[in-house]
Amino acid sequence: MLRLTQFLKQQETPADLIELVNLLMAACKEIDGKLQDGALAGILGAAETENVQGETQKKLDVIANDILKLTLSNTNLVAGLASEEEDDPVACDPEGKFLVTFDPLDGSSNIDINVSVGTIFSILEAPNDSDPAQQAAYLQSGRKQVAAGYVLYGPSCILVMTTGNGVHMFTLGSNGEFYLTRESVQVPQTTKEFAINMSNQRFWDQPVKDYVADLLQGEEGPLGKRYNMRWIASMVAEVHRILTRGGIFMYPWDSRAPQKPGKLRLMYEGNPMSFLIEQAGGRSVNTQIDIMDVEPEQIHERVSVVLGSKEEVETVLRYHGN
Ligand code: AHM
Ligand code: MG
Repeated sequence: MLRLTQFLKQQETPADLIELVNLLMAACKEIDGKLQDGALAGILGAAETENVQGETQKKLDVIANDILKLTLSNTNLVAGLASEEEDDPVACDPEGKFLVTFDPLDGSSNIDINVSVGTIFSILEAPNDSDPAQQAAYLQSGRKQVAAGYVLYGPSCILVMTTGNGVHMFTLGSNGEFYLTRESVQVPQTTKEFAINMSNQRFWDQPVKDYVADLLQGEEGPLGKRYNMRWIASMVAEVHRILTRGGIFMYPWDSRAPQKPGKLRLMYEGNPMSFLIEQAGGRSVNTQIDIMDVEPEQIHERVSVVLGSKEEVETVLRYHGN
């Protein structure tokens, strides 16, 4: 079986990018270890802090963020980083070539119930003469990503990543090495499985209400097939399911926070997941355009997300008149 580094070399990935991915994986292995220790290490439950979005942080959100921050600050490859759990970007090495944005522990409401969570990352090049302590350096569209991926901490610890040459999956072995376990993953074009938090139904806009109402009618409705539903409340786990067997995942705008486009964040959730989904032949849109074409204006900006099997995502676009 091929090790991560061997595989990336075979793909002619630049040496500095391989080194950065390996550093990220060293941090993720440490996070995986903390998750496995769980209650034994006294690290479950809430921290006494909130992040910039006003969400209560879990202790493990803070621990995972600190692990990634420390790792990425100790290399000359990274000019700066931006994290869901940091109010402002953090400058690292002024000579660094890359910027890294990440959600250190996505789906963290699942930590205390021992259900899958993940780390999501996006790698950009640092623009010449930019200041990595300022958000302007990071405000690049998803099309500019040089690599993106996630690590799913589930029954197995799995890295899923792309450098723009397809999507590949690697499983962490007991010897601490990631091995290639699925190459060139493709999302099936059609699906009969959807994922949305149904408890928000009354807050959605009319096209989403209409589409989901039609899904629920199954073979008796206009979509003509019976659908199954899943909701794990962990985007990493949902995207992993979709990359594995197809499906559609939606976190659309809703009227609970009408001035925001949705719950999920563009720079470290929407863009990296969209890069993976597109590389695997799926689609990822904000109900109007491809998420990777959105020009970001703020580091913590939110985005409406509809991603997965291409034909199903395009059905949702049609409900929105697109
Ligand atoms: P987080 O980054 O604070 O963990 O929030 C993102 C998560 C996603 O993983 C998941 O899809 C969504 O929030 C679930 O939200 P909800 O609890 O509203 O269903
Ligand atoms: Mg999170």
